[in-house]
Amino acid sequence: MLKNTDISNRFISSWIEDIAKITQPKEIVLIDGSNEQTEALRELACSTGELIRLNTEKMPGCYLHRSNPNDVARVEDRTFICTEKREDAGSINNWMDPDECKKKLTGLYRGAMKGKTMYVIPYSMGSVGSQFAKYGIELTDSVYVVLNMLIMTRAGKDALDAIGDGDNFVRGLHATADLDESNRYIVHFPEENTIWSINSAYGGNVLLGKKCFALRIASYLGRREGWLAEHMLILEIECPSGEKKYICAAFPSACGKTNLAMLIPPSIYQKRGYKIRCLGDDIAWLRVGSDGRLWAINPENGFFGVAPGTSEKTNPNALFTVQKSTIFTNVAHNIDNNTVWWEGLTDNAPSHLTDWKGNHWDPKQYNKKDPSTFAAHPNSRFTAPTSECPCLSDKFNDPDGVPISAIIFGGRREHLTPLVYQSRSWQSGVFVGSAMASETTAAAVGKIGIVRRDPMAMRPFVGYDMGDYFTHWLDMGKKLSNPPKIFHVNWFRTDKDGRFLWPGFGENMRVLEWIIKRCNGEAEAREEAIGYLPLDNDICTDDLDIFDKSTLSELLRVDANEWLCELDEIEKFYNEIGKRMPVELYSELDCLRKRLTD
Ligand code: GTP
Ligand code: SPV
Ligand code: MN
Repeated sequence: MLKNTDISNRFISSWIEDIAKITQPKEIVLIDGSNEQTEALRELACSTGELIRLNTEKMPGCYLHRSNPNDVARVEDRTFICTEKREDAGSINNWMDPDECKKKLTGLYRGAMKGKTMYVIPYSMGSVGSQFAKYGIELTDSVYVVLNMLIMTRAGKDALDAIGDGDNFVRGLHATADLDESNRYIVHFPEENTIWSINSAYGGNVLLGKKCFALRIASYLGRREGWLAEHMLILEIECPSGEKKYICAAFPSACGKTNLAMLIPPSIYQKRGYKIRCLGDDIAWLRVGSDGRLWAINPENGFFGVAPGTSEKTNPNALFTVQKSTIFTNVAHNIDNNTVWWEGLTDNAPSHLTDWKGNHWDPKQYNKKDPSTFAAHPNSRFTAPTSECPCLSDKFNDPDGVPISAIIFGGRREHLTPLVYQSRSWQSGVFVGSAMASETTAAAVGKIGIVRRDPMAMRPFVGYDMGDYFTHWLDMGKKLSNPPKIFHVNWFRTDKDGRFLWPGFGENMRVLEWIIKRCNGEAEAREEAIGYLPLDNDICTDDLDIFDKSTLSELLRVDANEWLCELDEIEKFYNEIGKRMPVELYSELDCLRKRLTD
C-alpha cells in the first residue's frame, strides 16, 4: 500500500485509506510528475495494449488509444449534481440525494479495483501558486486517465506541495469498473468538493480536472467566492499598432473554440501586422481585477481537442501541436506508416486503415452522411500539451491572467442568428448569453443536430441552479467598472442547399477585427432590435474571391418574425428554469419583443 512517508497530509491519506477499503486495489501509487514515472506508465500501457506507440520518427511521444465503443462521449443523462436541497441543483440539472447517491455508488465501487493499481494524482488547475489556482486529487485505476491528466493539468509533486497540510482540494474518484452503461455515473457533490465517476473511461467523464472540476465544481465555488468558471476559449490579438487585446468566447461543445483560439489570420491581415495567439481552448476562470476589468486564466495545461475536421487548411496550429507528445483517442490508424488519420485530415483516405474500433476499414462502404461508416469516431480527440502549440501566448503561465476586452457567445445555427452582433450593455449581453441555442454535436451522447437551449455554452456544466447562475453573471457586471463588451457570432448559417454561407476558420479574423474595432470605438454599427450590427462595408471581404456582398447582407439579416418565434422559445426555457430566474432577464425579453414589434 501507499507508504505514509509519501503523503504527510492526513486529510489526503485518510481519504485514500477510506476509498481503498471500498475499492480494494492491490497497490496504491502516487503520481509525482517525474519523466521516469511517466515513461514507465507509457511502457506499461503499451505492454497491456491500452496504448499503441505511434511512429517514433514522424510523431515522437505519440500514442493511440481506443475506448470501448459504448463509451465515446460525455453522458449528460448520467451526470448528476448532488446538493442537499434539490432546488439548489436547479431544474436543468439531474439531481440525486447525496446520501442515496453515495450509498448506491459505494455498492458499485466495492471491489472495483481488485487486482488493479490505484493511482493518486495530485494536480493544480491554473499555475501552481497563482491566486486563481485550485487543487485537486484524482484517484483512478486507469493508466490512460493518469497519462491524460499529466498532459491536461499541472500534475505531480508541485501540486501536492501546494496543497500542503490543508483540506482545500477537490476529491475525485474514478473507477473503470466494467463499463456497464446502465451503471455509468458522473456525480458531483459541490457542497463537499467531491466528484465520483464510475463505469466510463472516456474524456470529460473521467478526466476529472476538466468539466467536472474546472466547470461544475468551480462554477459553484465561483458563485460563492465571486468569480466565474466558463466554457470559454481565451485568445490574444496583436493589432498592427502592437497593442495586445484579449477575448474570451463561449461556444458549445464541438462548435469551434479550439479552431478560433488557434486561428491563423488571412494573408492580408498578416501583411497588416495582425497576429493571433492562444491562451486556452475550452475553459476560462474569470475574476474582477483591482482595475475594474475582468481578468482570465485558462486553468488547463493541455488541449483535449476534436480530431475530425482538423487539417492543414482549417487549423494548421493544432495539426502542428499534435505531432509530438500527444495521445489520440478513437482516431483511425494508418497501418502503412503507423500514424493516425481522421475524416477531414486529407481529401482522400490512406489506403490501409484500421478504424477507431480496431477493425479493417473498407473505404468502399464509406458514406459521408452516415457516421457509422467513418474511420475515426466523430468525437475522436487528441490530448496535447499546450507547450507544443506554436501560437501559445507568452502570457499563458502568467499567474495574474489577462484582461478581457470582449466576450463572444456563439452557437451552431443554420438560420436566425446573424454572423455577428453586439449587445447594448452588460445586462443585455447576459440576456444574449442566457438565450443561446445550438445544434447538438457528437461531443455528448444523444441525437445530433437538434436545436437546444445552451446558455453561455454551459447547460451541461453549471454546478447549481441556472437562474442563480444568471443572477451571478448580472452581479459580476455590477463589480466591473470597465466590463468587456459582449458579442454574439454564428459561423454556421447555411443557404437553401445546406451549405455554409460563411467560410469560417481563419476568415473569422474578419469578424474579430470588427469586434476589436468596436471595443476601441473605431467602427460604426447599425442599431437593430437585437443589438448593434456591422454596416455592410465594416466586415472586410478583400481577397475572399468566392464571396459576394449579397451573401454578407444575408449573413447580417435580422428577420423580426423569426426572432419573435425564438423569443417564445427563450421564454419557455426561462419558465422551465423556474422561480430563481432573475426579473432583469424577463424584462430584457419583454423590451426586445417590443422593439421587434414596433
Ligand atoms: P469542444 O472541445 O467539444 O468543446 O469543441 P470546440 O468548441 O473546441 O470545437 P472545435 O474547434 O474542435 O470544432 C468542432 C468542429 O467544428 C470541427 O469539426 C471543426 O472543423 C468545425 N468548425 C470549427 N470552426 C468552424 C468554422 O469557423 N466554420 C465551420 N464551418 N466549421 C467550423
Ligand atoms: C466538450 O464536450 O465540451 C469537451 C470534451 O471539451 S469533454 O472533455 O469530453 O467534455
Ligand atoms: Mn468543451
